[in-house]
Amino acid sequence: MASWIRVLVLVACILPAMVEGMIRHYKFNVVMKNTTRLCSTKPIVTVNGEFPGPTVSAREGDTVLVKVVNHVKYNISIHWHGIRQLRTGWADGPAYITQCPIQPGQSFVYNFTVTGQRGTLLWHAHILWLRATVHGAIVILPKRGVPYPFPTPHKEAILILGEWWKSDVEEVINEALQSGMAPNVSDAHTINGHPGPVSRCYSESGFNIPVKPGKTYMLRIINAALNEELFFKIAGHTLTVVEVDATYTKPFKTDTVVIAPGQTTNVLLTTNLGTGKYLVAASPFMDSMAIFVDNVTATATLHYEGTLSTTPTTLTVPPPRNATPIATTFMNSLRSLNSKKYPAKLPLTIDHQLLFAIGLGLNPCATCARGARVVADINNVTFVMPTVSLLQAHFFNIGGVFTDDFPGNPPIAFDYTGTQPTNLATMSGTRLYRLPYNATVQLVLQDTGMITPENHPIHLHGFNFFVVGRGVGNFNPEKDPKKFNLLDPVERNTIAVPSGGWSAIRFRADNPGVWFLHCHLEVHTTWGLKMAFVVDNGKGADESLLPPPSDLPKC
Ligand SMILES: *[C@@H]1O[C@H](CO)[C@@H](O)[C@H](O)[C@H]1NC(C)=O
Ligand SMILES: *[C@@H]1O[C@H](CO)[C@@H](O)[C@H](O)[C@H]1NC(C)=O
Ligand SMILES: *[C@@H]1O[C@H](CO)[C@@H](O)[C@H](O)[C@H]1NC(C)=O
Ligand SMILES: *[C@@H]1O[C@H](CO)[C@@H](O)[C@H](O)[C@H]1NC(C)=O
Ligand SMILES: *[C@@H]1O[C@H](CO)[C@@H](O)[C@H](O)[C@H]1NC(C)=O
Ligand SMILES: *[C@@H]1O[C@H](CO)[C@@H](O)[C@H](O)[C@H]1NC(C)=O
Ligand SMILES: *[C@@H]1O[C@H](CO)[C@@H](O)[C@H](O)[C@H]1NC(C)=O
Ligand SMILES: [Cu+2]
Repeated sequence: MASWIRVLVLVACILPAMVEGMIRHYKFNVVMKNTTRLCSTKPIVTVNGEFPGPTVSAREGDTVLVKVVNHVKYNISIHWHGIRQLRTGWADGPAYITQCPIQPGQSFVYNFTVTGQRGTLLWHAHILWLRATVHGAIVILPKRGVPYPFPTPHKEAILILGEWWKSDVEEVINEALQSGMAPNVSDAHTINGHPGPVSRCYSESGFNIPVKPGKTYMLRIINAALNEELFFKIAGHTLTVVEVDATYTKPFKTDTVVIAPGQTTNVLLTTNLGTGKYLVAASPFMDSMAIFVDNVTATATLHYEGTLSTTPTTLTVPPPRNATPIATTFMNSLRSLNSKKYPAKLPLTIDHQLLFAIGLGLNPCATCARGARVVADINNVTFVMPTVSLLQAHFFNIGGVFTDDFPGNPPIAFDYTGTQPTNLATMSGTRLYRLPYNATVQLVLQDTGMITPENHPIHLHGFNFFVVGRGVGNFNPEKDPKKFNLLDPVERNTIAVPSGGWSAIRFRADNPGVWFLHCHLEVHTTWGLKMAFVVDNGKGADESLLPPPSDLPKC
């Protein structure tokens, strides 16, 4: 009898939460904060004075309300990276794409519901280079009473990987834009804001992760770096990958995680060594020869309970920065869980076959150091930011802001990864690609050797996509599709297109609005490696973009 009552009470408690989500309120005060990280005392832009910023936690189905108040001299906007924003594109956040920025002294309430997603994502500033210090984790728990599809971990920890400049990041990018050349690389990588004891600054001890022996922990790893893909390792321990970009994967074991800016990876860590201290290392992955990277490894410590602090730390050797095979093996191991409960809803028929050639270019610039400016492009279009938001222009039918003639294929086909054309010039434009509601898209992202081949982490807003294939060299439309994984391709929101190679993704345009697609290396976005899809409303009741909130910032 007693147990029956308990069951009934439990059901009564669970049901409302499952039917209707809770409302989660957050207040983000954007403020300057003095820091002493890496022997630098410069003030940085932060949320609530925290670096990394506060974690936004919700359960699947919850509505999140974040009031952002801008107390700094910069314009600001915040992007909820990977949140689908079904019909609520106004809350997506990229400045001049879905909203005008929140100007100094102003505020805006981001209002969105987390639908059909659970796992780790990140939020970050989506204007200028402010995301270097304005970022944090988004943790989406499954609905109440719904377990993970793997044994429940003893505890969870968030590990945010970042990049640190001793100088003001806005000065770094402004200096580069004036000279037309590449910006200075960062001075250190960080783990939860700490570089660890790097040679140029001894006062730093690094982030500490306390653990008990014989338990399983879940680490929510986030790459919030601006311009660098990273390797992540823990000395003496194997990691089991269970989720990427808030979608479950088939579990697989690895000793190295490869993670690009904008990506998230959940791993299980079993503390089976009993005692000791073990180095946690985040180091750059860059397999392009001509590109300089910050090669300083960030370190933290996994510290077993009861281990003396004088115990020497067991070290690990980070992979060489050009360890392409490690990255390839990792990428090829990723598979969506594709279970009955979490099916891979992969489009099998394709309405729009697109090929986007992505890379760098060089345009004349009279005031630049070498008479030319490095730019970046998709299909030879260097994207020009508008001065009012594209979503507003779309919703209110404001003419003259954008055109919808973005080329679905490179205007001139060439040997993308072979000898580069002599003419490295690009054209400029604010051009979008229009999709009807519910259209299916296959997009092949093809790296080019213009200036240099390079690995580009491409992020799509508003959708998850399935990664059906990847390869080196030029995509072959006859042969390569035969090798596509149409069974259990990994589902994510950011894909690292291999250096001198291609990745093929598929998605269904079931979210009306304007959705940014761009390289998540901030330097490439700044240079113009970006475009947007405009997805029309459908005919059904729940298939149109909602009207904008009344406090939407004005330009
Ligand atoms: C940072 O430190 C400087 C110099 O000590 C001080 O003038 C300034 O008010 C501080 N700023 C903040 C935001 O604390
Ligand atoms: C959030 O948006 C929903 C509609 O999507 C609306 O009903 C609700 O009133 C909004 N809440 C706030 C605080 O603006
Ligand atoms: C960039 O690096 C150069 C060379 O080290 C240095 O002179 C310059 O001050 C740096 N720029 C910024 C904004 O830190
Ligand atoms: C890091 O880069 C600097 C400058 O490019 C170089 O002098 C140094 O040897 C590199 N260190 C490692 C560990 O690769
Ligand atoms: C890109 O556009 C520029 C400017 O119109 C042109 O000169 C160049 O040949 C084009 N390159 C490619 C590869 O399409
Ligand atoms: C979307 O298209 C698929 C076929 O590709 C169809 O089965 C489905 O009913 C469509 N959904 C809507 C909402 O139109
Ligand atoms: C901030 O945004 C507004 C609206 O787009 C713009 O007019 C203004 O120039 C921006 N301010 C700065 C400092 O960039
Ligand atoms: Cu890029």
